[in-house]
Amino acid sequence: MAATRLPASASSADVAAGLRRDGFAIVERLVAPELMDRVRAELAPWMEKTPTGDDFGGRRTRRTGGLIARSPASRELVMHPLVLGAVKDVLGHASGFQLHLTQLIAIGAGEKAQAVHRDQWAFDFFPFPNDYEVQCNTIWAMTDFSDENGATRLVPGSHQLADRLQFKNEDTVPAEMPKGSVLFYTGKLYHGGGPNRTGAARCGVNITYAVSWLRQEENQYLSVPQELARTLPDPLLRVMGYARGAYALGYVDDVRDPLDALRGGGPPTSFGDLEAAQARLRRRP
Ligand SMILES: O=C(O)CCC(=O)C(=O)O
Ligand SMILES: [Fe+2]
Repeated sequence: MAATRLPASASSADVAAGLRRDGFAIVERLVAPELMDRVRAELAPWMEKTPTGDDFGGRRTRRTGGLIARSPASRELVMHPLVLGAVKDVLGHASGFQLHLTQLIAIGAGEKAQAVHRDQWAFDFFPFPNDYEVQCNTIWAMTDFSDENGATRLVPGSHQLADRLQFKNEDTVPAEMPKGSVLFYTGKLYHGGGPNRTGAARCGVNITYAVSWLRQEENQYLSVPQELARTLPDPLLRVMGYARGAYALGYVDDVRDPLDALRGGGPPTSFGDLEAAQARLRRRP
Protein backbone atom coordinates (compact mmCIF):
# COMPACT_ATOMS: atom_id res chain seq x y z
CA MET A 1 0.00 0.00 0.00
CA ALA A 2 1.56 3.31 -1.04
CA ALA A 3 0.73 5.12 2.16
CA THR A 4 2.29 6.30 5.32
CA ARG A 5 3.73 3.28 7.10
CA LEU A 6 6.06 4.29 9.89
CA PRO A 7 8.47 2.63 12.31
CA ALA A 8 7.97 2.81 16.08
CA SER A 9 10.61 5.57 16.19
CA ALA A 10 8.31 7.93 14.22
CA SER A 11 7.45 11.32 15.68
CA SER A 12 3.95 12.72 16.25
CA ALA A 13 4.66 15.19 13.44
CA ASP A 14 5.37 12.27 11.05
CA VAL A 15 2.06 10.66 11.99
CA ALA A 16 0.19 13.97 11.65
CA ALA A 17 1.75 14.55 8.22
CA GLY A 18 0.52 11.13 7.07
CA LEU A 19 -2.94 11.83 8.46
CA ARG A 20 -3.13 15.15 6.62
CA ARG A 21 -1.95 13.63 3.34
CA ASP A 22 -3.73 10.24 3.24
CA GLY A 23 -6.28 10.48 6.05
CA PHE A 24 -4.48 7.65 7.83
CA ALA A 25 -1.07 6.36 8.94
CA ILE A 26 0.16 3.05 10.31
CA VAL A 27 2.88 2.81 12.96
CA GLU A 28 4.23 -0.71 13.07
CA ARG A 29 4.99 -2.51 16.32
CA LEU A 30 4.58 0.58 18.50
CA VAL A 31 4.01 -1.49 21.63
CA ALA A 32 5.16 -4.94 22.68
CA PRO A 33 2.76 -7.78 21.83
CA GLU A 34 2.72 -8.59 25.57
CA LEU A 35 0.90 -5.32 26.30
CA MET A 36 -1.83 -6.32 23.85
CA ASP A 37 -1.99 -9.75 25.57
CA ARG A 38 -2.46 -8.04 28.95
CA VAL A 39 -5.31 -5.94 27.60
CA ARG A 40 -6.85 -9.06 26.10
CA ALA A 41 -6.57 -11.05 29.35
CA GLU A 42 -8.12 -8.21 31.37
CA LEU A 43 -11.02 -7.89 28.93
CA ALA A 44 -11.58 -11.64 28.36
CA PRO A 45 -14.31 -12.02 31.02
CA TRP A 46 -16.16 -9.00 29.59
CA MET A 47 -15.71 -10.11 25.98
CA GLU A 48 -17.35 -13.44 26.74
CA LYS A 49 -20.44 -11.64 28.00
CA THR A 50 -20.60 -9.10 25.13
CA PRO A 51 -23.42 -9.77 22.65
CA THR A 52 -22.81 -9.59 18.90
CA GLY A 53 -23.95 -6.47 17.04
CA ASP A 54 -26.52 -5.27 14.54
CA ASP A 55 -26.25 -4.90 10.75
CA PHE A 56 -23.85 -1.96 11.00
CA GLY A 57 -21.82 -3.24 13.96
CA GLY A 58 -21.71 -6.78 12.62
CA ARG A 59 -23.81 -9.83 13.49
CA ARG A 60 -20.62 -11.80 14.20
CA THR A 61 -18.72 -8.93 15.82
CA ARG A 62 -18.42 -8.13 19.52
CA ARG A 63 -17.68 -4.63 20.80
CA THR A 64 -16.61 -4.49 24.41
CA GLY A 65 -16.37 -0.99 25.86
CA GLY A 66 -15.52 0.64 29.17
CA LEU A 67 -11.83 -0.10 28.73
CA ILE A 68 -10.54 2.47 31.22
CA ALA A 69 -12.45 0.79 34.03
CA ARG A 70 -12.05 -2.79 32.89
CA SER A 71 -8.46 -2.88 31.66
CA PRO A 72 -5.69 -1.00 33.50
CA ALA A 73 -3.26 -1.99 30.71
CA SER A 74 -5.45 -0.25 28.12
CA ARG A 75 -4.76 3.08 29.84
CA GLU A 76 -1.22 2.89 28.41
CA LEU A 77 -2.71 2.81 24.92
CA VAL A 78 -5.10 5.69 25.66
CA MET A 79 -2.22 7.83 26.98
CA HIS A 80 0.52 6.75 24.57
CA PRO A 81 2.66 9.88 24.01
CA LEU A 82 2.93 9.36 20.24
CA VAL A 83 -0.85 9.12 19.99
CA LEU A 84 -1.56 12.15 22.20
CA GLY A 85 1.01 14.18 20.26
CA ALA A 86 -0.51 13.27 16.90
CA VAL A 87 -4.07 13.92 18.12
CA LYS A 88 -3.05 17.31 19.51
CA ASP A 89 -1.48 18.18 16.18
CA VAL A 90 -4.37 17.03 13.97
CA LEU A 91 -7.06 18.59 16.20
CA GLY A 92 -4.94 21.64 17.07
CA HIS A 93 -7.40 24.07 15.48
CA ALA A 94 -9.78 23.43 18.41
CA SER A 95 -9.09 24.58 21.95
CA GLY A 96 -8.83 21.00 23.20
CA PHE A 97 -9.59 17.32 22.62
CA GLN A 98 -10.89 14.45 24.73
CA LEU A 99 -11.44 10.74 24.64
CA HIS A 100 -14.39 9.80 22.45
CA LEU A 101 -14.68 6.03 22.89
CA THR A 102 -12.79 2.92 23.92
CA GLN A 103 -13.76 -0.41 22.38
CA LEU A 104 -12.30 -3.84 21.81
CA ILE A 105 -13.64 -4.89 18.41
CA ALA A 106 -13.55 -8.64 17.80
CA ILE A 107 -14.59 -9.38 14.22
CA GLY A 108 -15.68 -13.01 14.36
CA ALA A 109 -15.01 -15.82 11.89
CA GLY A 110 -17.21 -15.52 8.79
CA GLU A 111 -18.18 -11.87 9.38
CA LYS A 112 -18.95 -9.82 6.27
CA ALA A 113 -17.48 -6.42 5.45
CA GLN A 114 -18.88 -3.52 7.45
CA ALA A 115 -20.50 -0.68 5.48
CA VAL A 116 -17.89 1.93 4.55
CA HIS A 117 -18.50 5.08 6.58
CA ARG A 118 -17.00 8.16 8.22
CA ASP A 119 -16.80 8.00 12.02
CA GLN A 120 -17.77 11.68 12.25
CA TRP A 121 -21.22 10.78 10.95
CA ALA A 122 -21.97 9.95 14.59
CA PHE A 123 -22.33 13.72 15.08
CA ASP A 124 -25.74 13.81 13.44
CA PHE A 125 -24.12 13.83 9.96
CA PHE A 126 -23.20 17.46 10.51
CA PRO A 127 -21.29 18.74 7.44
CA PHE A 128 -18.07 19.87 9.12
CA PRO A 129 -15.83 21.78 6.68
CA ASN A 130 -13.23 19.64 4.90
CA ASP A 131 -10.38 21.52 6.57
CA TYR A 132 -11.82 21.01 10.07
CA GLU A 133 -11.17 17.54 11.46
CA VAL A 134 -13.23 16.78 14.57
CA GLN A 135 -11.88 13.32 15.29
CA CYS A 136 -8.53 11.55 15.34
CA ASN A 137 -8.79 7.80 15.85
CA THR A 138 -6.69 4.75 16.53
CA ILE A 139 -7.11 1.00 16.14
CA TRP A 140 -4.44 -1.06 17.88
CA ALA A 141 -3.80 -4.53 16.48
CA MET A 142 -4.38 -7.09 19.24
CA THR A 143 -4.02 -9.87 16.66
CA ASP A 144 -2.18 -9.49 13.37
CA PHE A 145 -4.42 -7.62 10.90
CA SER A 146 -4.52 -9.26 7.45
CA ASP A 147 -6.60 -9.01 4.30
CA GLU A 148 -8.05 -12.45 5.16
CA ASN A 149 -8.96 -11.88 8.82
CA GLY A 150 -10.74 -8.52 8.55
CA ALA A 151 -8.08 -5.81 8.68
CA THR A 152 -9.79 -2.40 8.66
CA ARG A 153 -10.56 -1.35 5.04
CA LEU A 154 -9.63 2.20 4.04
CA VAL A 155 -10.26 4.52 1.11
CA PRO A 156 -6.91 6.38 0.97
CA GLY A 157 -7.23 10.14 0.61
CA SER A 158 -11.00 10.05 1.12
CA HIS A 159 -10.83 12.49 4.05
CA GLN A 160 -10.75 15.19 1.39
CA LEU A 161 -13.74 13.95 -0.61
CA ALA A 162 -17.39 14.97 -0.42
CA ASP A 163 -19.60 13.84 2.42
CA ARG A 164 -22.12 10.97 2.34
CA LEU A 165 -20.41 9.04 -0.47
CA GLN A 166 -20.85 5.30 -0.88
CA PHE A 167 -17.97 2.92 -1.56
CA LYS A 168 -17.65 -0.75 -2.37
CA ASN A 169 -15.11 -3.19 -1.03
CA GLU A 170 -13.12 -2.87 -4.30
CA ASP A 171 -12.51 0.82 -3.54
CA THR A 172 -10.76 -0.02 -0.27
CA VAL A 173 -7.37 -1.31 0.83
CA PRO A 174 -6.71 -3.38 3.95
CA ALA A 175 -4.72 -1.86 6.85
CA GLU A 176 -2.52 -4.91 7.23
CA MET A 177 -0.24 -4.72 10.25
CA PRO A 178 1.36 -6.98 12.84
CA LYS A 179 0.13 -7.24 16.44
CA GLY A 180 1.19 -4.24 18.56
CA SER A 181 0.90 -1.83 15.60
CA VAL A 182 -1.54 1.05 15.45
CA LEU A 183 -3.64 2.46 12.64
CA PHE A 184 -4.40 6.19 12.89
CA TYR A 185 -7.26 7.62 10.83
CA THR A 186 -9.28 10.81 10.92
CA GLY A 187 -13.01 11.18 11.47
CA LYS A 188 -13.39 12.03 7.78
CA LEU A 189 -11.64 8.97 6.34
CA TYR A 190 -14.05 6.52 4.70
CA HIS A 191 -13.36 3.08 6.17
CA GLY A 192 -14.99 -0.03 7.62
CA GLY A 193 -14.21 -3.30 9.34
CA GLY A 194 -13.08 -5.94 6.83
CA PRO A 195 -14.68 -9.33 6.11
CA ASN A 196 -13.17 -12.16 8.14
CA ARG A 197 -12.59 -15.22 5.97
CA THR A 198 -10.56 -17.08 8.61
CA GLY A 199 -11.65 -19.26 11.50
CA ALA A 200 -10.40 -16.95 14.27
CA ALA A 201 -11.49 -13.51 15.49
CA ARG A 202 -9.64 -10.37 14.41
CA CYS A 203 -9.20 -8.25 17.53
CA GLY A 204 -8.44 -4.54 17.53
CA VAL A 205 -8.66 -1.87 20.21
CA ASN A 206 -10.46 1.19 18.88
CA ILE A 207 -9.57 4.29 20.92
CA THR A 208 -10.85 7.54 19.47
CA TYR A 209 -10.46 11.22 20.37
CA ALA A 210 -12.56 14.22 19.40
CA VAL A 211 -12.50 17.97 19.86
CA SER A 212 -13.65 18.83 23.35
CA TRP A 213 -16.69 20.82 22.27
CA LEU A 214 -18.50 17.74 20.95
CA ARG A 215 -20.35 15.13 22.98
CA GLN A 216 -18.45 11.94 23.72
CA GLU A 217 -19.73 8.75 22.14
CA GLU A 218 -18.85 6.68 25.23
CA ASN A 219 -19.93 8.38 28.45
CA GLN A 220 -16.78 8.28 30.57
CA TYR A 221 -18.43 9.71 33.69
CA LEU A 222 -20.72 6.67 33.94
CA SER A 223 -18.49 4.04 32.29
CA VAL A 224 -15.87 4.59 34.99
CA PRO A 225 -17.33 4.57 38.52
CA GLN A 226 -16.44 7.68 40.52
CA GLU A 227 -14.63 5.69 43.24
CA LEU A 228 -12.31 4.31 40.57
CA ALA A 229 -11.99 7.62 38.73
CA ARG A 230 -10.72 9.24 41.95
CA THR A 231 -7.75 6.83 41.96
CA LEU A 232 -6.69 7.62 38.37
CA PRO A 233 -3.90 10.06 37.47
CA ASP A 234 -4.91 13.64 36.62
CA PRO A 235 -3.57 13.59 33.02
CA LEU A 236 -5.69 10.51 32.22
CA LEU A 237 -8.75 12.08 33.86
CA ARG A 238 -8.24 15.25 31.83
CA VAL A 239 -8.18 13.23 28.59
CA MET A 240 -11.31 11.35 29.74
CA GLY A 241 -13.16 14.65 29.96
CA TYR A 242 -12.60 15.85 33.51
CA ALA A 243 -11.54 19.18 32.06
CA ARG A 244 -13.19 22.31 30.76
CA GLY A 245 -13.84 21.97 27.04
CA ALA A 246 -13.45 25.16 25.03
CA TYR A 247 -14.42 28.38 26.83
CA ALA A 248 -17.11 27.20 29.21
CA LEU A 249 -18.12 23.58 28.62
CA GLY A 250 -18.32 21.01 31.39
CA TYR A 251 -18.01 23.08 34.53
CA VAL A 252 -19.64 21.99 37.80
CA ASP A 253 -22.15 24.16 39.74
CA ASP A 254 -20.44 27.53 40.59
CA VAL A 255 -18.00 27.11 37.69
CA ARG A 256 -15.83 24.61 39.53
CA ASP A 257 -13.24 22.67 37.56
CA PRO A 258 -14.57 19.11 36.99
CA LEU A 259 -11.37 17.54 38.29
CA ASP A 260 -11.59 19.59 41.51
CA ALA A 261 -15.22 18.58 41.86
CA LEU A 262 -14.35 14.88 41.38
CA ARG A 263 -11.79 15.20 44.17
CA GLY A 264 -14.43 16.81 46.38
CA GLY A 265 -13.51 20.48 46.44
CA GLY A 266 -12.08 23.33 44.43
CA PRO A 267 -12.94 27.02 44.42
CA PRO A 268 -15.53 28.63 42.16
CA THR A 269 -13.81 30.09 39.10
CA SER A 270 -14.96 32.32 36.28
CA PHE A 271 -15.28 31.72 32.58
CA GLY A 272 -12.17 33.74 31.85
CA ASP A 273 -11.72 36.22 29.12
CA LEU A 274 -13.88 35.53 26.06
CA GLU A 275 -11.96 38.09 23.99
CA ALA A 276 -8.67 36.34 24.77
CA ALA A 277 -10.13 32.92 23.89
CA GLN A 278 -11.38 34.27 20.57
CA ALA A 279 -8.04 35.85 19.77
CA ARG A 280 -6.21 32.59 20.54
CA LEU A 281 -8.48 30.62 18.20
CA ARG A 282 -8.20 33.24 15.43
CA ARG A 283 -4.43 32.76 15.39
CA ARG A 284 -4.79 29.00 14.70
CA PRO A 285 -4.60 27.77 11.11
O1 LIG B 1 -13.08 -2.89 13.37
C1 LIG B 1 -12.67 -2.16 12.47
O2 LIG B 1 -11.69 -2.46 11.79
C2 LIG B 1 -13.36 -0.87 12.15
C3 LIG B 1 -14.64 -0.65 12.90
C4 LIG B 1 -15.27 0.67 12.60
O3 LIG B 1 -14.89 1.36 11.71
C5 LIG B 1 -16.37 1.17 13.42
O4 LIG B 1 -16.95 0.40 14.19
O5 LIG B 1 -16.69 2.38 13.32
FE1 LIG C 1 -15.63 3.38 11.90
